[in-house]
Amino acid sequence: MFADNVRKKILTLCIIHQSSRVLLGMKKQGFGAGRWNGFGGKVELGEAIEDAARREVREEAGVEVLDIEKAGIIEFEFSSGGGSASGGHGNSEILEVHIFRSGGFSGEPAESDEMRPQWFAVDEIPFASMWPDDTYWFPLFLKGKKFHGRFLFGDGDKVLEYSLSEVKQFA
Ligand code: 6OG
Repeated sequence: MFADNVRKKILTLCIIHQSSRVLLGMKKQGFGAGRWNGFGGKVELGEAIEDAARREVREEAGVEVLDIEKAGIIEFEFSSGGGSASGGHGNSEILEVHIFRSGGFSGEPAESDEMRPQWFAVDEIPFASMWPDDTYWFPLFLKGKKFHGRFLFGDGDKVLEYSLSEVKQFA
C-alpha cells in the first residue's frame, strides 16, 4: 500500500526531446548512478520548480533550455527503506518528481561531474539501464501527453505497485 502523511521531497527531471531524439545523461554518482536519466535534482529553498529544472540542466549538461513545459508529476515511494532503490532515502520520504520536456536549447551538451550526456533515437531508448518506472511513462512523454503517477518500489528496484494516468492539466 502507498503510505500517506509522509514527508515529500520535490525534485526535477528534464528531458530534451527533439522530434526523433532525446538527450539523456549517464548518472555518474549519487542516487541512480549507473543509469541513464533526464537531468535534474533537488529544488532549493525558495526556488520555483521550473527554475530549478533549468538550473539542473545547465549544471549537469552545460546547456540552457529555451522552452520548458511540465510533462508529468510522479511520486516515488520506497517500501524497503534500505534497498538500492531507496539510495538511503528511507521509507519515511516520498520523492515528488516534476518531469519537464524541452525542445530547444542553446550551447553544446557537455559532460559534468554528475552526468555524461548522450543523444538517443526515440526508438532506441536504453530502458534496461534506466529506472524501471521509465518504461511505463516514457511512451506518454514521447507522445507529448501530460501525466500523473505514483510508484512503489521494493527491494532490488522492483516496482511493487503503480498508478499512472493522463491529465489535462496540473493543479
Ligand atoms: P539527485 O538526488 O541526484 O537527483 N529520480 C528519478 N528518475 C526516474 N526516472 N525514476 C526514479 O524512480 C527517480 N527517482 C529520482 C530525480 C535525483 C534525480 O533522479 C530523478 C532527479 O532528477 C525512483 O539530486
